[in-house]
Amino acid sequence: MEKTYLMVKPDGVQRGLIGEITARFEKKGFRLVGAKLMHVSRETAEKHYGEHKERPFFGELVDFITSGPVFAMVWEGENVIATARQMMGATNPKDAAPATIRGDYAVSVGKNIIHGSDSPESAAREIGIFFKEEELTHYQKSGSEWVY
Ligand code: 3AN
Repeated sequence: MEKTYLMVKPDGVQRGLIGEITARFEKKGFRLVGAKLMHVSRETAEKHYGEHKERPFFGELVDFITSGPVFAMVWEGENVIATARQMMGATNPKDAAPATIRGDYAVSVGKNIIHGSDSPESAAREIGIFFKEEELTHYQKSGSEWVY
C-alpha cells in the first residue's frame, strides 16, 4: 500500500493544529502508521530539504523547520501521496483553495503549516530520514472491506 510522509511544521504545532490536521486525514479514510512529536536537527533539516540547497530561501527554510517541534507522520492508503497534496493545497497559501489545509489556515509561503511528500521517491526518502523501520506499525482497520 502506498505511503507518504506528512509533517505538521512548527507553525502548525504552535497554533494547536495537530488534531485538526490529523483528523482530516483520518476522516478521509487514510491509515496512520507512524507518528511522533520531535525537534528536527539542522543536519536532518538540510538532508530533508536537500533539493532546495541552491534556492535563496534555503537558510530560512532550515531555520524555520528547526525552530520548534514538528509532528512527523507516515500515512498509508490508495493514492495517498497525491491526495494528501490536494488536501494540503498549493505551496503558496494565497493560491491554496478554501477547504484545503493551507487554504484554511495559512497566509504566507514561508509558514505554510504542513509538508507532504510529492512523489513515491520523495516519500521513501523522507520516511527513511524521519522514521526507523521499527517505528512504523502494520495493522488492518476493522471493517477493512469498507475502510482501508
Ligand atoms: P511543497 O512543500 O508544497 O512541496 P516546495 O517543495 O516547492 O513546496 O518547497 C518546499 C518548502 O519551501 C515549502 N513548503 C515552503 O515552506 C518553502 N518555500 C517554497 N517557496 C518559498 C519561497 N519563495 N520563500 C520561502 N519559502 C518557500
